[in-house]
Amino acid sequence: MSAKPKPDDIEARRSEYYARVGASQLVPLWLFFKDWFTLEPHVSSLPYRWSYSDLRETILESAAIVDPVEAERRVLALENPGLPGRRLATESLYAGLQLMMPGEIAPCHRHSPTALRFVLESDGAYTAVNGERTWMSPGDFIITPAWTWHDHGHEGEGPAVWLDVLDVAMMHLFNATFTEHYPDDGAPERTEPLDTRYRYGMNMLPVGYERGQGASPVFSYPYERTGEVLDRLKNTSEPDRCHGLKMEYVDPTSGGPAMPTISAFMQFLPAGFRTDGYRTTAGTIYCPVEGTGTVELPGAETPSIRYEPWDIFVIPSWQEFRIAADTESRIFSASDQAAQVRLGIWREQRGADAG
Ligand code: 1HN
Repeated sequence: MSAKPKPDDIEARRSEYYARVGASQLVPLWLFFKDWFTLEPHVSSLPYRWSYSDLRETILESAAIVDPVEAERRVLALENPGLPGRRLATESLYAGLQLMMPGEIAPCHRHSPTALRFVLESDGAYTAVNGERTWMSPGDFIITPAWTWHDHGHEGEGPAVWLDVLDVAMMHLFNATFTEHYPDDGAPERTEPLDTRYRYGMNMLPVGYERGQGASPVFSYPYERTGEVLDRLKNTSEPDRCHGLKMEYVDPTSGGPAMPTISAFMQFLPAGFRTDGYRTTAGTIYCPVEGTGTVELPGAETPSIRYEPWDIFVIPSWQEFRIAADTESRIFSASDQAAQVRLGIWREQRGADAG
């Protein structure tokens, strides 16, 4: 039996061993196990707010710089300050603000990432999904499911601006990103507007319809309806202590999330309501439609964020927060909760001790 190596010896032997295994594309797990398997998630993205009133003019300036045909899409991506160079709003989600001017079109294409649009400003812009046009108004929520042909246009007045959220980081992680341009700069034949709503979104389904695992066949969720839902329910519902009155956009044929990877919600907070502490592994992108208030972020470098209509803010995974509404607020949000639920890893913690 050899003698126990002296401490100097063991260090030297380890260094030599690590260099040798490294040259054979081997890495000892004991050197990184503790970094990887932390008690709680180690999150790089940071809480952050983009002020729409501060940025609006800058966004509109891009109309003079590039047109949407050359650009494919005229978008400023919202890059999280904790993810420099990554072009992402959270570790899993891309977000951007897209601008269309009257008379412009954005060419038809399709891709494996799923996209959602949340409309900030529009009077006469549209998105077409597989040829079916839907007109865009502020507060509308529209999805373009994976691999559906989509193009945008603007036949109305003034600038149209919307928030795009895509699951691109998830698709890149799986090396499953494909993109295709519609042949000859064309687009699918226009179908009857509202066809999918009447076919799938009216509490009836065509006989023989087979529920898929994919996204909702109803792709447009107008704010006219969402706002009416909140108006009807706000006086008769006890607000949830962590969420206020919070409704999820669903696939009406399955009852599940509207998209397989991204969950989307609209919540109502009465004036003066302060939510209880809450955190979730679903890093979330928010866009208030109405109201002003403060997001409290215990333990974060930035202890609070102010919000007003059309600002965009991010609350990263596992960050405790409370939302204190100064005035009656309606807040849209989107996160990777749907993907996490499907994978069986989604977590939440409710209550003041969340941190
Ligand atoms: C895209 O296709 C759109 O169709 C917007 O409007 C933003 C960001 C990354 C990749 C594809 C759109 C996008 C995008």
